[in-house]
Amino acid sequence: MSWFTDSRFGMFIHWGLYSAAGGRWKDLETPWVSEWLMRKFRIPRTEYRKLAADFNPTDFDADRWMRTAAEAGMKYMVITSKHHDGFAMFDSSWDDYNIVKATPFGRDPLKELAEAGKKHGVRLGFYYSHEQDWYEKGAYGNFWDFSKEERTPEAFDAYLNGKVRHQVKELLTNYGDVAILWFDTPHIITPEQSSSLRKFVRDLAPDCLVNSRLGGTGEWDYESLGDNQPPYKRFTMPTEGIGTMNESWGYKPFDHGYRTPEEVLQIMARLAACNANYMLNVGPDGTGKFPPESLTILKRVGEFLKVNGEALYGSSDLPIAYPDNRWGHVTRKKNCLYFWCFQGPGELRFYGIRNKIRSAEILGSGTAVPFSQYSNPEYDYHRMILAVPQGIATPFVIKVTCDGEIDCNVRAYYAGTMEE
Ligand code: FHN
Repeated sequence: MSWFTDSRFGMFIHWGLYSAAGGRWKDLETPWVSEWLMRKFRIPRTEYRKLAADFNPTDFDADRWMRTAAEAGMKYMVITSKHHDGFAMFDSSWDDYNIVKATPFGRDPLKELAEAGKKHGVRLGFYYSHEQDWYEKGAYGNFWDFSKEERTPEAFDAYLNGKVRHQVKELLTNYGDVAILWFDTPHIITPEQSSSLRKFVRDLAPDCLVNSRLGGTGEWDYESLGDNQPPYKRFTMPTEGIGTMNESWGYKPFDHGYRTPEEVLQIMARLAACNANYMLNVGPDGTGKFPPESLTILKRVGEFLKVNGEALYGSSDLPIAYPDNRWGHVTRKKNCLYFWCFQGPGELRFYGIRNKIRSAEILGSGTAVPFSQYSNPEYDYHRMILAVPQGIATPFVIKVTCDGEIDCNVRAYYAGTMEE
């Protein structure tokens, strides 16, 4: 797991036939996430599949995608190999409902990404919708093409043992080392079926990680938080928060509700301070390009991490249960504390650290931060004050180097303020 927990930051990609539709069907615009287009308008599978005939993302450039992820500071990428619409974004011999056989594009983007990922040092994983598949009778989800009588437990089992196993095997054997198989939306899968699929994956690729949305009773490697769910505690299990930049996962050009780069960094800091990774989503369009708004966010985040990455990669949380601080969040590594500040400059007061401070500086610039400490051992009371000088633009990170491995009073309840 160590590569995963050290990485802390990855790119999620939702890309499929729905990206070409961009949330529109005939003269309707979906109020939902765009990848749910088929379900929202109950589009018959024979109609929906016609999108493939025009799907020709000639601007797709695996090298550029991977370079963009690497420059944003991301260490892994998970892309939708098959979303709920059932369309495989890779070459599959299961049937011809896939990007290579059904589209004029005819290329296998996952193959190209696997190659480019090696070049840019970004690990590749695959999202695979194992339960919902609106193209298949036996799978969960399509109640408009298939009757209740057709959607039996036996049919679901046949789908799992048929298409799912066949395609999972292709994904795990045709693309080199697969870092993660990212399953989604378990509703009806039984613990036995989840367990059996887990074993199938492990036998084929022992090092491939599996997320908790596999379903079942815990045979996964790490926990996925809910969509855009803030961390609700400090995690002791490897955990990943996932988030969108606007509201939709798939490309939706009329969804303009983008977060700012600073908001994205705040989410990252909050997750890291709770010991969790952050996988940030991009929804490329039907031609294969990232939306310009996403590129702006990625660029700014990359610039920040180039200077402050030390506070993120390989970091962990601080065992002080502190309430949400408006000024920011803390991560730690060995004998260092990293205060991610979104407010300031000013005096940051922080409580509970027993260590003696050796030095404090602004990451990147090396500007010294004057500090003072007060302790009353009788009450195990410890306070530090970091006086951030004027002229430092937010967000910034204060690196505090201590005299040894971080030691704190875990019952310190008041974690600090930033005051002018
Ligand atoms: O239904 C999907 C949704 O389209 C998207 O893929 C997200 C990503 O986490 N997962 C499901 C909803 O939780």
